Amino acid sequence: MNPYLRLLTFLIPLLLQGISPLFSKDGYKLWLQYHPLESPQKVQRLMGAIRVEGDSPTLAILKKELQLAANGFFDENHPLAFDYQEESARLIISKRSPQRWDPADKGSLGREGFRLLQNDAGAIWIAADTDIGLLYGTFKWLQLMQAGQSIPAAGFHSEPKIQRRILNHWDNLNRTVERGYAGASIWNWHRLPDHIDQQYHDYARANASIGINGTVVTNVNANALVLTPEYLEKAAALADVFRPYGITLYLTARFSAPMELGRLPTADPLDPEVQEWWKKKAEEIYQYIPDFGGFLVKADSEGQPGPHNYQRSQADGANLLADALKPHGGIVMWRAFVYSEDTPDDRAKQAYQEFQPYDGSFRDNVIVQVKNGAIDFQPREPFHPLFGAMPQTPLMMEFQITQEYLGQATHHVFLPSLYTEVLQSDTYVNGPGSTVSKVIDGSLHGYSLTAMAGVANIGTDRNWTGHHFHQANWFGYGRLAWDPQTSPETIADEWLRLTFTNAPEFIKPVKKMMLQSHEMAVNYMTPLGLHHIMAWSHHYGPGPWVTDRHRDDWTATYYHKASENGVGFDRTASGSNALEQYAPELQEKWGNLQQIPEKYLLWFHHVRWDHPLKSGRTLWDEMALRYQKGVDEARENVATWQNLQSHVDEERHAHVLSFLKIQAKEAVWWKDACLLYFQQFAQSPLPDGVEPPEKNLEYFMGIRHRYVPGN
Ligand code: GCW
Repeated sequence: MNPYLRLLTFLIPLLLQGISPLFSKDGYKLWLQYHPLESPQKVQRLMGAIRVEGDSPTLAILKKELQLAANGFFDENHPLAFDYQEESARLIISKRSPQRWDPADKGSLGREGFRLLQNDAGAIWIAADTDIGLLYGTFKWLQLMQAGQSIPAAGFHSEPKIQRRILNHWDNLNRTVERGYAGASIWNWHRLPDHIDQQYHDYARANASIGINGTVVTNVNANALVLTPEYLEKAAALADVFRPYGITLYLTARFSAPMELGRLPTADPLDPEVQEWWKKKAEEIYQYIPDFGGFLVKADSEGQPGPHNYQRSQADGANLLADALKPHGGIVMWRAFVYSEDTPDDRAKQAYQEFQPYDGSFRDNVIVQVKNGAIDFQPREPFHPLFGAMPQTPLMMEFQITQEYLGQATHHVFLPSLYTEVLQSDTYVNGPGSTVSKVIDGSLHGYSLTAMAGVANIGTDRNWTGHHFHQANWFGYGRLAWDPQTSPETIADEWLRLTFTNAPEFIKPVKKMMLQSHEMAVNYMTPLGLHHIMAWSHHYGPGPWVTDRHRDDWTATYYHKASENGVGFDRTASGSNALEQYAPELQEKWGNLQQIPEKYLLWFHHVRWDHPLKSGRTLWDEMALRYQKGVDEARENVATWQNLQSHVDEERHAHVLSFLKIQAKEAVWWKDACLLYFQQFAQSPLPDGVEPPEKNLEYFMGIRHRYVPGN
C-alpha cells in the first residue's frame, strides 16, 4: 500500500476517535441520548421486525426516531425495515381497529393517548387512535427500553390530563430573550422563512418526546410587528415544521396593535372599528397558519397596553380577541399577571381583585393564565389565590422554567419539586382535596378548556438550557403538563436514566441531589417565606437592601419590611389581609402564627426576631441556620458530583462541576449578604454552626453586575 494511504488509514480512525467525543457529549441530544443498551438482545429482536401501518409526515418522523434509537442502542449498524407482515412482526405500531383489538379494549385513548401491550408471543403493540398518539407511544416505548424497564403485564396506558401543554418563549424578534440565560433566541427571524434551521426540527422532536403540544414563540412583552404579513410568513414556516410533531403555534398579541399597525385612533375593545380590525387580522393569520392556536396576551401590566387604557375590564379585553379567533377555532390565553403601576395595595392581592369579580364573563374560548403564585416566580410562593376562585372561567397554570429568581443559568434547582408543591396544594374550595392540580386539569369545576404553560429556558447554548441539569426542568415540565400527578422522584429517575446512565451508583446520589435542590436553594436565598429580595432589575444575586426606587413593589424592603421589631409582610387581617382571598380553612391555618407552615411564615406574618419556632430556636437563629444549611448542601453537591466522574463523560462532567462550584460560591454570597443585612435589625450574634462572613455588608452592597443576560 502507498505509504501515504497507509498513514491515512492509521490516522483517520485516530482523528475520528479524538474528535467525535467533542461533538457527541455536549448535551445537544438532551434526554434522547440513545446510548447503548446494557442487554440489547430483546430490544434488538423486537426492532428487527417492525410493522408501522399507515403513512403520514408524523409516521415518517416516528420511523426516523426508531432508526435513530436503533443506531444508538446497538453496537452494529442496524438499518430498520417497517413493513413486516403482521404474523412475523414483533413490534407493531398501528391505530386501533376492531378486528385486531380485544373487544374489552374499548376504552377511549383520546386524540393523543396511546397504549403499549405485549401479546403472548412476546410481540409489542403500540396502539393509538391518531398518528400523534402513535408517536407519543413510540417515544414512551423507547424511553422505557433505554431505562432498562419493561412493559407491565397488564399493558401501559397513557393519556394527557391537560389538553394544551405549552411552552412560552419570552423571545424577542431581535433574538434577545427576556429572562433567558442560555444564549440567544433559537428563532432566527431574519433568516426565516427561507432557511429552516435543523434546530427547529430538533426542538419540535424534543417537545414531542415529552408530550408538549404547543408553543408561543414570541415574548409576552409583545411586538406588534409579528402580526404583519412579513412576520406571519416567517411564523407560518415554523408552524409547518412543528405540525407533524403535534405542536401548535401561538403568538403573543399586543393590545395596541390596531393603532400601531392599523393606524386606528384607539384600541378600545368596545370600538366597532377595533373589533373589525382584529377580525380581519385573525382571518389573515389563518390564511398563513390554518391551524393557528391563538393569542397569549399580557395586558395592563408592567407598561403593556390593555383594556384599562379605556376603562374597560380584563374580560372586555379578552373577549375582543376571543370573538375574532372564534370562527377559526383559536383561543385566547389572557394573563392574570396584572398589577397597578402605582402600588395602591399589596401587589399580592391585585390580580384576584382584577379578575375574580369577572368570573363567568369571559367567552368560552378564553382561558386565564395564572402564575403559580401571586407575586412573581419566587423561589417559593404559596399558590395563587385565583386557583379555586373562578369556577366559571377556565384557568391555566403558568410556571417559569427559566430561573429568573432561582440563580439563573448556573444554579442547579430541580423545579418539578416546586411545581408539585403548588399543584398538590389544597385550595379547600370544594372541601379538602380540592387541589390546584384538580383546578388545572378541569376536574374540580368542569372546565372545558385546560392548559399549562411553562416559560421556556431554551436558547442557543449547545446544551439548550445553559446548565445540563436544567434540561431536567424542561423535561419535568412536559411530564407534569401531561400528568400533574407524576412525582418529582419518577421524573428525576427517568431523566437521569435517559440522559446519563442506569447505573444505580450514579442514580441514587444524583437523584437525591436533585430532589433536595429546591429546598436547598430556598434555604440559601429566601428561607421561611422571605421573598423578592434579589438584586434590582436583573434579579441576579441578593439585594435585600434594595429600596426607594420608582416603584415600591419592585424593591426588597417593600416585601421583607425588616426593622428592629421583626421581619415579614403582614398579610393577615391586621395587615393587607391578602389572606382573605383564600378559603376559610387556609385563613384559619395560615393566619395563626402557631399553625402556619414555617415555609410560608414571613410571607403572611411580620414576626419578632426572638419569636420561638418549632425547633425551639428564635426566628433569627433559625433563619441563620437555614442559610447555612443551604450553603452546606451546595458544597456537598460539589463533592458528590466529583465522586461520580467515572459515570459521566468528561465534557458534561466538567461542565456540571464548574456550575456546581459557582452555585456553592454564590450560596455563600447569598448567606453572607442576607445575614449581614438582617443582622442590623435582629441585633443578635450568629448562632453556633453558622460561618461568619468574610466581608462586610458594604462590600456586598457595592457589588454591581452590569451585563446580566436576559435583562
Ligand atoms: O417575572 C417578571 C419579569 C418580567 C416579565 C414579567 C411577566 C415578561 O421580571 O421580565 O416580563 O414578569 O411575567 O410578564
